[in-house]
Amino acid sequence: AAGDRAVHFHPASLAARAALVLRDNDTGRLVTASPKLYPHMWSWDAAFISMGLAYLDVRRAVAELDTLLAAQWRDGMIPHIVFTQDTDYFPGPDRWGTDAAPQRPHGVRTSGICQPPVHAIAVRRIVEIARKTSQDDAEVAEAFAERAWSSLYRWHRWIVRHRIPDASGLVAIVHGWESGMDNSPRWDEPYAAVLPGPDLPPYVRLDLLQVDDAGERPSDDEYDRYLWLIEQLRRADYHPDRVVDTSAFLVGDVFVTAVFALACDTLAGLGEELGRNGKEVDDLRAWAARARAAVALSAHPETGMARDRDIRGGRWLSAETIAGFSPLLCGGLPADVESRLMSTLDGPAWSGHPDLLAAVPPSVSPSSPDFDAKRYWRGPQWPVVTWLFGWAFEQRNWPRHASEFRAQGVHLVSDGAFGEYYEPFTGKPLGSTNQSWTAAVVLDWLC
Ligand code: 9WN
Repeated sequence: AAGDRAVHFHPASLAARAALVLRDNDTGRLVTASPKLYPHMWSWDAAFISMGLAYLDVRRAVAELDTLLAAQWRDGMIPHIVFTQDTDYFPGPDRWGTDAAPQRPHGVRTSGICQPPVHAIAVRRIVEIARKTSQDDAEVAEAFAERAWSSLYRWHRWIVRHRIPDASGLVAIVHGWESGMDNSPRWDEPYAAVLPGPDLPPYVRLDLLQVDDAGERPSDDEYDRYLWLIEQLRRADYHPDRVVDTSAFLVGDVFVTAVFALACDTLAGLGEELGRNGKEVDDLRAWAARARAAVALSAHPETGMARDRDIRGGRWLSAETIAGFSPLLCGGLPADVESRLMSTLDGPAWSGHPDLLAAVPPSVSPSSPDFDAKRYWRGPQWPVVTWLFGWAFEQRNWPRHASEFRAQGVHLVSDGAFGEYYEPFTGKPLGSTNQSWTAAVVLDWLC
């Protein structure tokens, strides 16, 4: 299958091409998530993108996150999309209807939900990258960390105040889009209970115009449910607690919770360096510990695979997806269970599957009945997810795994297409090409 890919770029030319992707997608105020499919700023994309930008120009990297933070809602939420003027994406700002929400930010239009809280990780990384380039860059990055810190603390506090609704302690999402893994089989059961009402306003999908094959994107039936949830959020005026009370979809997300644990610890570490007030740093450490415990508690006692919690349906969800490995991101499992989980990740149902082009985990196990090699979050490999696991493995002091993920991740993207996601057996790039966050993680892997 590897032979299907004619071109293979060497690292230096791959990195140069990645830099061009970020430049070409740069509107000046922000780098769009991709040139056509996603012509706006996405929250977690922006975090990864800013890290990639730091290799090119630290001031530009910092400006990217300043743009995102300027769109932070007044209650602390960082919204999942910051809109440009482009009208080629649906649902756009009119459909979201956030202009009527009292907590919305001024002077910018956004969606009304959030995404995984990876931002503190990006700030940490930008500071590290800048410290390696020059004194001037280091000062720019440190000054930014200084002024972004309180905004990120407020963002994390918003999550704790509004999104830990039940005893599982997991961070809950009210829309699959908040997970970043929109149509993952993780959400099949909770979505089955989301029944679009007859008053769902009509709409036309624009995403399908931008991909080669509709089979790479979520189905129409899934889109109806996505849009119905937006309708419910609008009707709750995007009030954070009313939203949690009324949304037909309410799920404790293990992956978001593990990312939150990592991000709280990362922000606490930065805060200590910056000499921040002890109370806020203590809060972050406590939130990290609580989130880590929730992830561990969700895990199957034997396999260590973590489970999401359908809060509306009152049950655990155990689809075989990459999110099951969330405890490896943040720790918290007993040592023997953790090493069993790592062996599963390395094994034939995951990264060690003999037919993979690159030995990085697919979004769903190829041995699961839910696996679909080309449909979005139901099977393809996502470079950005590989990056996140690799970064976490480095933090956890597993250098062999970290460098293996880096090498295999580079192998996956060496076609130079900067695919949004990849077919795991052929390595065909899927979804959008020249996807900004793919370019950004390539820069971090190679520079
Ligand atoms: C909806 C931008 C975003 C990513 C998500 C990915 C996809 C949007 C879409 O694209 O979601 O938010 O329209 O499909 O699932 O993780 O942030 O790259």
